[in-house]
Amino acid sequence: MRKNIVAGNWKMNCTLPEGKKLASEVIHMVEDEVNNDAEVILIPPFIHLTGIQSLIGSSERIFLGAQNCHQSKSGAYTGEVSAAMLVSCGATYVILGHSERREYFGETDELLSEKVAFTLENNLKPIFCCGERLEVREAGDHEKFVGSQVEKALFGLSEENIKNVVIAYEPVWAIGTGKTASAEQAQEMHAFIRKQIADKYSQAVADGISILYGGSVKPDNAKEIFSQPDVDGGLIGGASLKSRDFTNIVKAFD
Ligand code: G2H
Repeated sequence: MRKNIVAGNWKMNCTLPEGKKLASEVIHMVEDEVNNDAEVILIPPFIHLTGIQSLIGSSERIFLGAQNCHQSKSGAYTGEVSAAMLVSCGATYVILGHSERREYFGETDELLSEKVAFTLENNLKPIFCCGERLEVREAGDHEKFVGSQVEKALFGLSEENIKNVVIAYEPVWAIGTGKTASAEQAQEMHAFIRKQIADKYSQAVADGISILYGGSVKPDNAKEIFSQPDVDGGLIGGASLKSRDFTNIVKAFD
């Protein structure tokens, strides 16, 4: 069956010493205290990847991820980073299509479909983010909107490739706002996405894909959200910057 995953998206936070301190605290606490088999992913800024990977070492449960990558193999793209570069620094995962990338850097579903396909060709697993803005939810169009994001970015993939995608549902209105989707709202959307995948591919493929919830997950709401049948963990922003809070979120699966 599918994996439970707790991923810490540090966003643009932490100097290298701060990041190393945070990562080593998390690594020790997770190894010492966690009594479940959820996979943990640390997702620092690009520039810290190598430093954090040297702390993770060959852990069997803690993995490294990046926050974005370019859709081309290499070339004259000043300031960009390729999938192969990320893999060479130890990354197993890459976040694609976070709402902050869509909003501030103009990333579209069409571009994301290229990025998703290219990362998979380079043995990097995408954590594909989707989610609606508040006005879309209030208009009752949230399933249609998220369904379209998933279809445009992912449904060109072969069955073999989509099995290596992790999906993160992150309602934009819940990101960094302190507002969290209710456990029922999260479950409803996750079940919708899983059914969409089952209809396009097969129930077996859909049952194997981890769908994470993201948006103001904290130690005190993680257990309820993660206990929903179609919620397979979380993509954690603010709370991933505090080692105790992040570890306690991983412990929500105990
Ligand atoms: C959503 C989430 C992590 P936060 O962006 O991707 O951040 O937990 O701070 O809402």
